Amino acid sequence: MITNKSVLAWIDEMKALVNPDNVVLIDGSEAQLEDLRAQAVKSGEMIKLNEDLLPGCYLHRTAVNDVARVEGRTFICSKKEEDAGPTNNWMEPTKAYDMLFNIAKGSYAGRTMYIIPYSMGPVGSEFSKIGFELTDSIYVVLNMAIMTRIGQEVVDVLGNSEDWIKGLHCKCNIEEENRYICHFPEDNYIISVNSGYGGNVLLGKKCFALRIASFLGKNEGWMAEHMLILGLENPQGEIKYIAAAFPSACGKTNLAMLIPPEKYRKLGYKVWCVGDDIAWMRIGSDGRLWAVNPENGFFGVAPGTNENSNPNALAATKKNTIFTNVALNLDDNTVWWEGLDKNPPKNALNWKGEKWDYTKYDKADKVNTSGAHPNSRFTAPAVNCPCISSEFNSGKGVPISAIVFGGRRAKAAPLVYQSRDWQNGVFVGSIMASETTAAATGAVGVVRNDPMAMKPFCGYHMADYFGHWLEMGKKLGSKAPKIFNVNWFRTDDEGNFIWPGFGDNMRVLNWILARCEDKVDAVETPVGYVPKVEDIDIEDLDVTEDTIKELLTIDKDVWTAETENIAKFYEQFGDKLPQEIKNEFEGLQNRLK
Ligand code: GTP
Ligand code: SPV
Ligand code: MN
Repeated sequence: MITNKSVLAWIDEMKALVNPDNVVLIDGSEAQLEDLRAQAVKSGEMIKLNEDLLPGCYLHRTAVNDVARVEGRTFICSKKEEDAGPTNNWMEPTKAYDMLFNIAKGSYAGRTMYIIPYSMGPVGSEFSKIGFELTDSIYVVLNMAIMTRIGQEVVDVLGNSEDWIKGLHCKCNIEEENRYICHFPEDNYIISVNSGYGGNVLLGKKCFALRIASFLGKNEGWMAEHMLILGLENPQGEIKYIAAAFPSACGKTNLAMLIPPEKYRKLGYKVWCVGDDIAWMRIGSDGRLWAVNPENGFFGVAPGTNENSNPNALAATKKNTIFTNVALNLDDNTVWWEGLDKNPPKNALNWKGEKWDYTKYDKADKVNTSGAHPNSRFTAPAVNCPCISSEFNSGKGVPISAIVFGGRRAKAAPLVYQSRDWQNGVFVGSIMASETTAAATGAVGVVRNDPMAMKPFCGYHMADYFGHWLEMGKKLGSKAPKIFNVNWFRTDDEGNFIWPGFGDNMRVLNWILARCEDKVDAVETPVGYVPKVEDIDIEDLDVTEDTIKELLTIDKDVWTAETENIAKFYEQFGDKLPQEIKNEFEGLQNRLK
């Protein structure tokens, strides 16, 4: 039951607008969720999978035109256009509200309004934040129940406070041309219409925990980042924490759950997953940077997830998981996706629900010939993950030793380098660029600038965001984490990845932590410090020292061309680009001469 006046008033207003047949408050009870699952199976919204092999698991197919985030239809509706900045789409708030309320008007007729009270971060912890999402989708309710902490306890913790985030989601008729994902940072308001896909509609995730939260963080002195958080335990039992920002579908979930190579496992190394997508970071009373994962589950990329690449993620999907847009094996009522194993099902439906012939698979037309959509996903509870950190539910979070940026770059970026200091590290984050992926609609494989992996998720002016990073560094002083950049995706002339990646990325993490503890030397280059070739352990790998040398090469010509891209990218910020960033850029240019 809700008694909070500000919440009730808003719900009443929304009810009058969308005109639902029924209203259901999601209380978080298993009985209620089970009833919704049954309803969704009955209506065809979800398919119940094999209860013996995949207990509590379901398959959902979104509309064919609605399979990824839509960045072109995502807006920051701040009062002033300048506050959204040149990297965001902007709409004037009154105009946006008018348009959205017009689309939403009457759209719940014949439908039920579900009220989802949810907490980002452990319920009741000091840094957690509360939201209410109204939706007409059971799929959204069931995903939010995995991805966030939901229910009556959230309502109780909020009490009479007015400090909560409004989220209205209306599926409408899933019309692409009327699809809008709008954020009103000054009003703590999110409105999403005409979509039923993940990042567009699970409003606690990218919309709240990044776009709105980044704005709150700037005003309140903390950070909301598109980062995984992992703990690396050494044989002495000491755990050091790393936060890493990679763009969508560039390896966060994989790195967050990595299994160390056998040699390291035998020595006693372990990796613990705190989070795989989002980090909220604050300066603790000890002056260090502490990170919390505000989520409660994983919305992970299915294709490529297998027993070798990410056994922990695979294990997490074996129960109580919702699969979206993967292939359905009709013989045993289980799911399949490209890269799961080498045995595509012979009798199967593809992600669109059509009879699927795996022999017709064509790499050049994945979307139409693959079993699973390239951006198909699993929604799995964090508790399912075999390597979930004991600090997962800690509201205080974990102290961060290193921040790692990384992108998908066939050339240019070396396997790893360390920035010169925090300010230089902010510059390194600001010049991140990466090949686009299927996580958002549009072309795949095109290099674009994606500062700190936040291009699609920063809720305010990107230059002010750089300024906020610099500010945080000043406050952290000597206790600031060290900042690094990695690239697992360098390719040879045939387009094959050179670095083995996945579990072997631990070899790079070890160097990173050794640098944090001043235990290893490095080589200075114009861009930053790279490892000495012999300091990247290649024992048991099918990789030679020459390959490592190549992976660590900073090609001056390639980097000079890179500086031209940076200059072009920075142009849009004009005078707002912080002087410190300009200085860092000049420094790089001079060192490259
Ligand atoms: P989002 O959930 O969209 O934010 O993605 P993410 O950053 O969590 O990416 P994820 O870990 O799901 O990986 C995306 C794709 O990159 C998958 O197809 C992986 O198999 C692939 N991948 C991840 N790590 C590596 C790596 O170290 N090397 C190579 N070559 N591919 C990788
Ligand atoms: C991403 O695209 O970065 C994701 C998936 O994590 S979504 O929730 O759709 O944004
Ligand atoms: Mn992500």
